[in-house]
Amino acid sequence: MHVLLVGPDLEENLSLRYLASSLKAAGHRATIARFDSMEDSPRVLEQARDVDLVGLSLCYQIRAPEFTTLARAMKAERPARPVIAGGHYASCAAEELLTHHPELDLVVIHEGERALVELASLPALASAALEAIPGLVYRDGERLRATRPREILAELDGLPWPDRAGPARLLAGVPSAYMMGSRGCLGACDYCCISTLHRLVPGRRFRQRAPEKIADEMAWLYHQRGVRQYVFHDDNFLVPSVAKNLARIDALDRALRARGVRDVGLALKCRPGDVDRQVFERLRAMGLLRVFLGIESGTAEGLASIGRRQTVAEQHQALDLCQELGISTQYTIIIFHPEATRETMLADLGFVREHLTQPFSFCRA
Ligand code: B12
Ligand code: SF4
Repeated sequence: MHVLLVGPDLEENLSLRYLASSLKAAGHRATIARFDSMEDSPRVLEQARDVDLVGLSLCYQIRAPEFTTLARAMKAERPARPVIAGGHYASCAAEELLTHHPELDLVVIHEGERALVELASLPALASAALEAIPGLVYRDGERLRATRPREILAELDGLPWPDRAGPARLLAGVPSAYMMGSRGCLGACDYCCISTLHRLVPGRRFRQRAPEKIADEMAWLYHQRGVRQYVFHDDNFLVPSVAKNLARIDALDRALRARGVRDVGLALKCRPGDVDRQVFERLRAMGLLRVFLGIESGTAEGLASIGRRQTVAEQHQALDLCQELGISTQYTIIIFHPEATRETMLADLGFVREHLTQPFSFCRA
C-alpha cells in the first residue's frame, strides 16, 4: 500500500520518519509530504492524488484547523480514500476531532508505528477489521468506537531508524541530525500533553535506547551523511540520578569512540534539577553546545500553578552552571499562568533579568 504521511517538517520531523521506516520495513511504500503552512496545501493535495491512505500528523493543537481544512479538500477529491490522523493533539482530542470532523476517518492513539503498519495491511478500513487493532478511535456509522488500548512499545531498540532521505540538514552551517535516545518522560507536569498521553496507554512511561544502539545510528549519520551535530529531542536526556546519568554518558562516549565518531556538537533538553557539575563537565567534553532547560516560571507560585515540580533555586543553579561551563542555554517562561498576578509577572521578569545574557522566550500555557 502507498501511504502519504503529512506533517510539518521544520526540522527533520522524526514522527513522520519513524512511521515511514516502519511502513517500508513492512513492505509498504511511504512518502512524506511537508505541510508547514496552508501555502503547502496545493502541493500536498497533488501528492495525495494517487496514494491509498493518507496519515496526518496532528501533533500540534495550534495547527488543527489547517490539517482539518486540508483533510476536507482531500475528501472532496476522493471521498472513499481513508484519511487518518495521529500525534499528540489527535490522540488527546480523538473523540472531539471525529465528532466534529467527518473528513477524518480514524485516529491512532499515541505512538503509531505498529498500528499504522497493521492498518496499511488491511484490504479496507472496514469496522469489522478495525475492531481487532488496538489503540484506535474510529467512526462506525453514526457512532464512535474505541478499540482496547495498545500497550506502549516497551523496547525501542527494535525500531527501524528514521527514514532520512536527501542531504543532511544544515544547522548554523553544520550538517546536523535530529535524534531520539529515549521516549516518554518521568515528569508529570499538569499542563503538558506528554503526561496526558501517558495516561491514555498502559505500559512504561519512560523508555531509553541502549547507548550502543544510539551510537550505531550516530556513527552511520557521521560516516554516511557527514553529520557533525546531533540534536536530541528526548523530553529529558537525563534522569534524576547522577550515577545513572554518568554511567549512560560514559557508555555512549565509549561506544562513539569505538565507532570513530569524534569532534561533534550535541544539543539536548533536560530538567534544571538534573543539571549537575560532574554530568555537565562530562557532556561538555563530549561536545555539548546547547541545552534547553525546562524552566517555564521564575516563581514558586507559577511552578505550582502549572504543576512543575521543581524549585526556583534549582533553576538559578542550572543557568549559572551552564554559564560558567560555557554551554549555551535556552528556556521559556509561561508568564500568564492560571494564578498569575501583577506580582508574579514582575517576579518572572526579575528571574529573567538575573540571567540577562541567556536567551529565553515567552511561552503559551
Ligand atoms: C521536535 C519538536 C519540535 C521541532 C520540530 C517540529 C517538526 N516536527 O518539524 C520544533 C522545534 C520546530 C517544534 C516546534 C513547535 N512545537 Co514542538 N516538539 C518537538 C518534540 C520535542 C519532539 C517531537 C518528535 O519528533 N518526537 C519523536 C517522535 C518519534 O514521536 P512523536 O512525535 O510522538 O510521534 C509518534 C506519535 O505521536 C505518533 N504519530 C505522530 N504523527 C502521526 C501520524 C499518524 C498518521 C499516525 C498513525 C501516528 C502519528 O506516531 C509517532 C511515532 O511513534 C515534541 C515533544 C515530544 N516528546 O514529542 C514537541 C511538541 C510536539 N511540540 C509542541 C509545541 C507546542 C510546539 C510549538 C507549537 C511551540 C511554539 N509555541 O511555537 C511549535 C509548533 C511547530 C509548528 N508550527 O508546526 C508540543 C505540542 C503540544 C500540542 N499538543 O499542541 C510538544 C508535545 C512539546 C510539549 N511537551 O509541549 N517542535
Ligand atoms: S518534564 Fe517536560 S515533557 Fe515531562 S511532563 Fe514536564 S513539561 Fe512534559
